[in-house]
Amino acid sequence: MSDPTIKGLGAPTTVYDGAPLRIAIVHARWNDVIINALVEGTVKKLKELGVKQENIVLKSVPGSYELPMAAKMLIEGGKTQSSNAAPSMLASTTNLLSLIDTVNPTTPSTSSTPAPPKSIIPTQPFNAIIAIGCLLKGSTMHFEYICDAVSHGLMRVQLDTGTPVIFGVLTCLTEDQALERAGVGRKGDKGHNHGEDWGAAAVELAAQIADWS
Ligand code: DLZ
Repeated sequence: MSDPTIKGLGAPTTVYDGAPLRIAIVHARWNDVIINALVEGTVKKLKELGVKQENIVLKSVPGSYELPMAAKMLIEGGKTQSSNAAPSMLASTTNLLSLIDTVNPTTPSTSSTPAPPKSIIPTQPFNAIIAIGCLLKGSTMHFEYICDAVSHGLMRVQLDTGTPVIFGVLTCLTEDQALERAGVGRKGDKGHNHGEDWGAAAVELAAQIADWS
């Protein structure tokens, strides 16, 4: 039977319009079956809520530990580009952003040297970032340190930058727990895809913050 504690987000009291929003999803590549399902669920919900395909930007990093840095770079890169910052600033931003590659490189390279990433500098600010990862507990303390660093790191990025950063990181004790929370569970029903909740949270938060400020 699936875990009864997996409930998902309650129904919203207001319907938020995602049409004017620009949202970046940055995801880790560890535990890729789970990650792919979560990213799919997130994108599906963003589109359902009106976010345009061209305003959904997908980036990847190796592991969850890299998510806070990537989220910060995306936010700063977007703001820097839109405000026509000085070239020196652009250069340093470009260097840091080159750490982040695209999730779906268009054509796989046939040569042994991988193609350089395409231009990855955002051209406009993002209204929200969704950081997606999946941490599975092993037999050492590694899990605890990374969970702690990533959750605090992502919170810090959103408070420091004023751009909402959605915490889309599963921190599970077993792979089955994570599969269930990605809607691809192996036992009983498939569970609930938390990516959908993260997409909805991003639109709600980004739309509300535009009203508050
Ligand atoms: C090293 C590591 C381990 C053991 N487990 C995970 C995991 O379950 N999920 C995840 O997203 N990343 C894991 N990593 C990789 C770290 O997040 C990070 O990429 C490396 O330590 C390099 O900084």
